[in-house]
Amino acid sequence: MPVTTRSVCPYDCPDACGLLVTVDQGEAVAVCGDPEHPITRGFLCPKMAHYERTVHSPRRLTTPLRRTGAKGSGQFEPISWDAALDIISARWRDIIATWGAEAILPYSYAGTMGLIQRNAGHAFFHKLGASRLERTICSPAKDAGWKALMGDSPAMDPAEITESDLIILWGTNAAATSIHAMADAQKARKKGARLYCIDTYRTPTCDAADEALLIRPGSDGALALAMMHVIDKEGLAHIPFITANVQGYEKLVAEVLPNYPPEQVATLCGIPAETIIRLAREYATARAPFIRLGSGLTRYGNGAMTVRTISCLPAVTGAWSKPGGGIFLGTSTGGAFPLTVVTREDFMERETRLISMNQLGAALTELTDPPVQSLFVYHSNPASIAPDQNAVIRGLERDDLFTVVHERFLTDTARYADIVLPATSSLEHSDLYRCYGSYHAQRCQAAIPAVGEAKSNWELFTLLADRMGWHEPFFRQSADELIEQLLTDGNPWRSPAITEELRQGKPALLTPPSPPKKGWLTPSGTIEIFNDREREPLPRLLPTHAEQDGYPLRLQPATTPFALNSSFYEQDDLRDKQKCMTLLMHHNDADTRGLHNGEAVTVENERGKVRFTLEISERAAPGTVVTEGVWWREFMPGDRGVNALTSQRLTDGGRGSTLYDVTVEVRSG
Ligand SMILES: Nc1nc2c(c(=O)[nH]1)N[C@H]1C(S)=C(S)[C@@H](COP(=O)(O)OP(=O)(O)OC[C@H]3O[C@@H](n4cnc5c(=O)[nH]c(N)nc54)[C@H](O)[C@@H]3O)O[C@H]1N2
Ligand SMILES: Nc1nc2c(c(=O)[nH]1)N[C@H]1C(S)=C(S)[C@@H](COP(=O)(O)OP(=O)(O)OC[C@H]3O[C@@H](n4cnc5c(=O)[nH]c(N)nc54)[C@H](O)[C@@H]3O)O[C@H]1N2
Ligand code: SF4
Ligand SMILES: [Mo]
Repeated sequence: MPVTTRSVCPYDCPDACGLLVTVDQGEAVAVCGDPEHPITRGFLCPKMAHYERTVHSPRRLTTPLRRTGAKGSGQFEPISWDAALDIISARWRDIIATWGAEAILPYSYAGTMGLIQRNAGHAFFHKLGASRLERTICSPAKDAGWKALMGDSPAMDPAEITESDLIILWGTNAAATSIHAMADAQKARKKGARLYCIDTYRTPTCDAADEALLIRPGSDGALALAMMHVIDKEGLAHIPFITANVQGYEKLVAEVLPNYPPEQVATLCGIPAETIIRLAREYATARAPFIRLGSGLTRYGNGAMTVRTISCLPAVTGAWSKPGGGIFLGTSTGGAFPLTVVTREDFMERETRLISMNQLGAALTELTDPPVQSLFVYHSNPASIAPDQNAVIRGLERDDLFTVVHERFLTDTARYADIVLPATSSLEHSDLYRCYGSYHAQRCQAAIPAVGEAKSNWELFTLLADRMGWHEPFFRQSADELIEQLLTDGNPWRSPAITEELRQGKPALLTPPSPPKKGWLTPSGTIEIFNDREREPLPRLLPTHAEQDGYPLRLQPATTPFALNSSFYEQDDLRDKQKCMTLLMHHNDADTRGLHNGEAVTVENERGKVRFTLEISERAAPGTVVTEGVWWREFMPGDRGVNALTSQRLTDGGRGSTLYDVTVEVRSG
């Protein structure tokens, strides 16, 4: 008899859906959205509609493997877990004896978002004394920009969007990346709200909006400043709110806004001055304007400043004081669980060196003292997703680098491994999930037994600890015992009732200890438009990196509804929906280059050359080319993906990736 169990979507997505999994004879046969989960409401995105096809994919790795061919060739032979663990521990002992433990680098990111499995390696590598990875590929510039203005103020409840009468989806492709937030925006629209989308190309989210503004990459800060210029000039600023809640508005008006009249900003942003003026008026006079800020616009050399500047808008208009008004960047529920019981920083004898995950290429090819001699990758696919792919691959090809990859699939990274270890999927292990798109959390247990000889991240590190001869009771616990520790600790985010719901595996709503939108957690107690603790005390337009580059077209390596970063390419149907690795280009740019729809093109810059199939499309703005998804090598027209074009440069705040801050040229062939 099939049974249905609750689980949680493990992927890096703000929605963190509740799942109902139907299991028959130890196999997951169907997955659907939990109707009782307040965000999921019974529906899933296309990626997860057939999660069972990922879990039971014929491509799943089922045994440990040892490399038999050249690095990258994908030639391996199966070996036992015992043999694999012996090889790894012996090699690490040698490396530590010769180079010291900092010659070992862990690399992990967002294959699974559960608090136990995601962070499972931290305690192990802290005790080993390995180099530490600075995990900043996603959007730390968002946090840096918010903090400069709002300090530690908690995020508003994103569900308020349904009470708004004017919504701006700004730098987010929510129709692909957060479908439940998109559903809420549509709900508000049905009640009469006007929906704007500001993006660099015409995404599915733009198609669903009342009006889409296509902006030049990296120029959103100027747009926000021009809006404030109009708001000030036309007396639309909310002076009573500003007087009571904001520091530095007068300085902004006197020293910054005169430099951003809409006529001048129009050329910078590629948006007509009349449109900027109309948007500013509508925004300032709306009853409860709501901005949902995505991550796209943060991945630039000026990303943190852009976030800080846009986030001034609800302060200047007093939108914060209205139900449904404000700006939402993401919830930060880190305080809800005492994560150090998992990550165990206290196991470190001293603080070891920190290596940016955005600069893996440089770390593997340039770093000395000591050079990286072993790379241990788990739940991440850096050969595909990390910037400057050619540098990363040069590193992975090094004969003297000992690479271990713990994975569900033979990814492009796993192809370069000396040892590959099979990983469980989320249906095969326990975990506790919180998320960044709402205040919900949920615990789940394995719904099915491990596929083949797969082991969870946590199990793997307990086995490695044993092989290293460590006897701490910490490494002898089960994932469920660790979860229990996360739940036991008394905590202002969780009443006993909330903790009990979590224990029972129900979706539970955490309560932020300081209520959002009430009082500002900054040193001055106000929203700090002027903040002289920052290098730039006032918002202004900062340059992007690409402005210094020499190629004529901006490249947008964007997201697709049918994959999540490099995940889901194992599902044939989802991949077929993406057709092939495509470059979208406006017909003006195609005409000047004599390029035709459907032909093979090479996109290049100083870092690499990548082959695509050209699609001439009105979805691309003139001067900007777009590609969606992070493809696996076996499905590419050439042998490099889009990240051969992206750079290891960092953001202005937060040391984030600048994946969207790229220029290229395109030619036939
Ligand atoms: N289907 C799907 N869902 C996903 C993901 C996925 O790959 N696919 N990824 C997951 C992850 S890890 C994350 S971090 C989130 C990210 O989700 P989002 O926050 O939506 O971020 P992105 O999709 O990276 O970028 C959003 C949009 O920003 C646009 N953009 C780029 N530069 C600029 C700019 O300068 N100005 C403006 N206004 N727009 C710009 C891009 O064209 C893109 O359409 O989504 C998660 N969900
Ligand atoms: N060009 C381009 N590059 C990008 C992006 C983009 O939009 N465009 N997005 C960027 C962003 S926002 C992010 S967050 C990063 C994400 O980069 P990654 O965190 O590397 O994400 P994925 O590509 O999804 O790869 C995750 C891998 O983890 C594996 N996995 C899943 N669950 C488990 C598990 O429980 N254990 C183990 N051991 N493995 C598991 C999956 O099989 C998958 O291969 O990529 C960044 N890179
Ligand atoms: S990827 Fe996001 S929208 Fe899709 S099921 Fe998972 S949490 Fe829900
Ligand atoms: Mo991300």
